[in-house]
Amino acid sequence: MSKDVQPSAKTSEKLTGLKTTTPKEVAAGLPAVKSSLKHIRSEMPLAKGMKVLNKLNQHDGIDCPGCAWPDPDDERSRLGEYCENGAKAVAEEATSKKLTAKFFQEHSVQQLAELSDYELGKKGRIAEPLILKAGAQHYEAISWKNAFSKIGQQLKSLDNPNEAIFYTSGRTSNEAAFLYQLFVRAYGTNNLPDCSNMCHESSGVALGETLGIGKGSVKLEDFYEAEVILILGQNPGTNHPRMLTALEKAKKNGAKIISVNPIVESGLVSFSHPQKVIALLGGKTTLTDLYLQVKINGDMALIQALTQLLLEEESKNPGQVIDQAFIDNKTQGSEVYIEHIKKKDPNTLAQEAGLTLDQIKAAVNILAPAKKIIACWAMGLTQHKNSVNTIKEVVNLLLLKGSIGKPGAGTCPVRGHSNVQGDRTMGIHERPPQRLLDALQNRYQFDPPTAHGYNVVEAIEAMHAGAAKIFFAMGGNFLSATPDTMFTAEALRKCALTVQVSTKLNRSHLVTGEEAIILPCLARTDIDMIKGTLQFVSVENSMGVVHSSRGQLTPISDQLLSEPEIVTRLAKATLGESSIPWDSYADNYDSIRTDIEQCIPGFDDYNKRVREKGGFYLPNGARENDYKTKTGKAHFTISDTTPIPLQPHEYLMMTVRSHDQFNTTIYGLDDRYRGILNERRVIMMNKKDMQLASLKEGAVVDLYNRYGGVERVAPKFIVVGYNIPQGCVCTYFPEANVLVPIKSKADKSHTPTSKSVVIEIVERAEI
Ligand SMILES: Nc1nc2c(c(=O)[nH]1)N[C@H]1C(S)=C(S)[C@@H](COP(=O)(O)OP(=O)(O)OC[C@H]3O[C@@H](n4cnc5c(=O)[nH]c(N)nc54)[C@H](O)[C@@H]3O)O[C@H]1N2
Ligand SMILES: Nc1nc2c(c(=O)[nH]1)N[C@H]1C(S)=C(S)[C@@H](COP(=O)(O)OP(=O)(O)OC[C@H]3O[C@@H](n4cnc5c(=O)[nH]c(N)nc54)[C@H](O)[C@@H]3O)O[C@H]1N2
Ligand code: SF4
Ligand SMILES: [Mo]
Repeated sequence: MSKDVQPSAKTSEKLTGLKTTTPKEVAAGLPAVKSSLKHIRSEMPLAKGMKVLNKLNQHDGIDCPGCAWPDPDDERSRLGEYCENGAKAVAEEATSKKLTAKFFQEHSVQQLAELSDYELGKKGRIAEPLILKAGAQHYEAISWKNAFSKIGQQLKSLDNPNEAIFYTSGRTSNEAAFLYQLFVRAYGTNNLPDCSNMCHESSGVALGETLGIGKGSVKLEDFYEAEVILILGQNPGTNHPRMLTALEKAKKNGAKIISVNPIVESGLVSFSHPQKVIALLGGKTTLTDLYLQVKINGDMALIQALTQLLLEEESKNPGQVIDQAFIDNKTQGSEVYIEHIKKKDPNTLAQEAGLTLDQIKAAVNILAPAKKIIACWAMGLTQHKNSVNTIKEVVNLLLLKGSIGKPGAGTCPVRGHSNVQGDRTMGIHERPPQRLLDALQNRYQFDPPTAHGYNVVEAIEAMHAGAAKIFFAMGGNFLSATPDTMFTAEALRKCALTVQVSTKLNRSHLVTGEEAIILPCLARTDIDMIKGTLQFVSVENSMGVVHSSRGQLTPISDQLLSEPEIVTRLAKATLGESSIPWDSYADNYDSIRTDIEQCIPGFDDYNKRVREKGGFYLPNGARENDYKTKTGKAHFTISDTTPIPLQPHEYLMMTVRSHDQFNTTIYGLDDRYRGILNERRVIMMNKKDMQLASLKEGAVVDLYNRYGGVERVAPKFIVVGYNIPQGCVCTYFPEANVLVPIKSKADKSHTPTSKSVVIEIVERAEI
């Protein structure tokens, strides 16, 4: 790109015409069915849409490219095992619109950057490899051969392999992920940042340290046996819609649900099953029994108050509330922990949580008699400075209640991207375990690098400092998903080359290094035929089940390559002669799986078991009540709350997903459940705060963050009065990412603090 004209890195600042309705009280139902059809019809002929939807999440079908929620182990509904947002994900990916070099001839990068993310996504699937040459304004076609040879040359020309960065987004299959990390390590670096660094890294660290496994412990069936389900910082109605089906069944079996969230999310309140609505059997099921509207980041205070009051109950009714036998046999550190918690003042904790003591006692009444508790959480817990400790506090509560390592109980960090968990299992990790490196060494006879690589934030800082010069992304939208958009844009622009393996156009294709290449790949829904043989890939869901995914649609262009083939060809262009059998991997994915089996524990008989109905479960110590920590026990840990100080004119902002998006992919402009329609540049605010700040409904404001003495501004947001605790505000991701400071990260996990951004709000003189 020419240095004098720089396309905008920010999301579009055009306002689109806000309409509001009252937030919905019931999720899904008929509106969900209508919305699914609308999205499918806008992208493809209905027959094509139905063909793919009928195969979504079926045993011999496609793993939904949406979230990582698991499928039932046994029978799958013939009426469809998908939700509204699964249908939207398919519509977006399997669109009949395509983008060839001609489109890019007609539209400069500068012009494309003027479009909103929504408009960019609607342009269609990228249909051939493209290059943006140094100084050019337009992408143009490049052959695959030349693209690989150029990238390979550039990688070879670096002084040190650590000057290259290889990002992964979580949609990549196990097979592609395994090959990718193998290539990157054979090339000589562990610079493998991934979307997990911004997502559930805090869960991985907290669970690894306390329970010896960085993944959740529950299976889907555990939901049907649980007595209490705690849902913290998660909006399943939008982000994991089929979880509502599981919650509905749990409720029918007598479970109580406690939801902890600063805002009242419709999907947590009640649910109307779309299939039952179609069959005219539909009523609604009330899901949450107790809704605790905590302040943003008030969760640790809440849980400490809960455990303290539970201990008090135990002293009144010895042997009734906590599980002493489990604590004695399976844990360590309980005495110090109990002593620590007993010293806390429940009133102070309640105040820090933003709740009354009575509300907390109501939760204690539900939890005290329960012996089987599941704790679910997502980004509302993971994206704060103290996230690792907050999640450890959740573990403390479960340990106290003996609610782990048995049916109906345990940890459930609900994963985001459909294969983010599998990618990690395959070795996409900037801090690889020695066991993996040894296994690679054994199998392939090369010495993998041992020095830790960059995580997402470190990768941005390294590019910014000029220490990294090539950025390669296996999927995702790095620019828009990461914090501090303007800083990240500067970082990417300093690179010599940026390469994106992508399906759809996004802003990361427009804010580039001196040269940029787009490698268009097959997506989940596409048939993957190699030399006349049909291939399939495999993925791991949020509950550790590995299963196959088989594309069903004829690819939109014969110029698309599968991700495994892209990696093998890149590897050959970069590494030349190598002890790794790249050709046989590219020809038949069974050969990749054979080697995964040799290098990664839990994949015995991979090729056989992945072909069995429903796939197979990976081993999980915490599930089996066997803790693979250094001591062989589950660990209680000690933490203290650290309230974030706010000046009178400051607010704590969380950035969330609307109902019409998948991360940076914007499906539409409506957040139907929250009643915010046709506009994404909104800031939800408590009405009393609005009065105090003299801000009227509909006022247009600029948002500022000044962390570390740097002024960050997000202009033109519309104020919407909303049921949210005072001092807290809410905006959408990625519009507000310009405000998330690059240096504000979670302790230990380094996750950007996207859910606790301190901001000021200033009304605009003119709109
Ligand atoms: N349709 C759709 N599905 C998706 C995605 C998508 O964008 N669209 N994204 C996928 C990905 S990658 C992920 S990681 C998941 C994300 O799934 P979620 O974590 O559900 O996503 P968020 O919208 O970030 O919502 C976080 C929730 O936490 C609440 N929250 C924010 N701060 C706090 C806090 O301090 N305490 C508590 N208790 N709650 C808080 C918010 O109000 C919100 O309800 O979804 C996955 N599934
Ligand atoms: N402020 C704020 N920022 C956040 C978050 C937040 O809550 N708040 N959430 C964070 C979280 S949880 C996550 S996971 C990250 C997400 O970060 P990313 O994973 O980087 O972002 P996505 O928007 O999911 O990436 C979408 C792009 O992936 C490409 N793509 C889609 N399918 C495929 C495929 O099959 N193969 C390939 N190669 N490419 C494909 C398309 O080109 C599409 O444009 O964002 C993080 N950023
Ligand atoms: S819950 Fe998630 S995985 Fe299941 S159909 Fe919906 S988006 Fe797809
Ligand atoms: Mo995520």
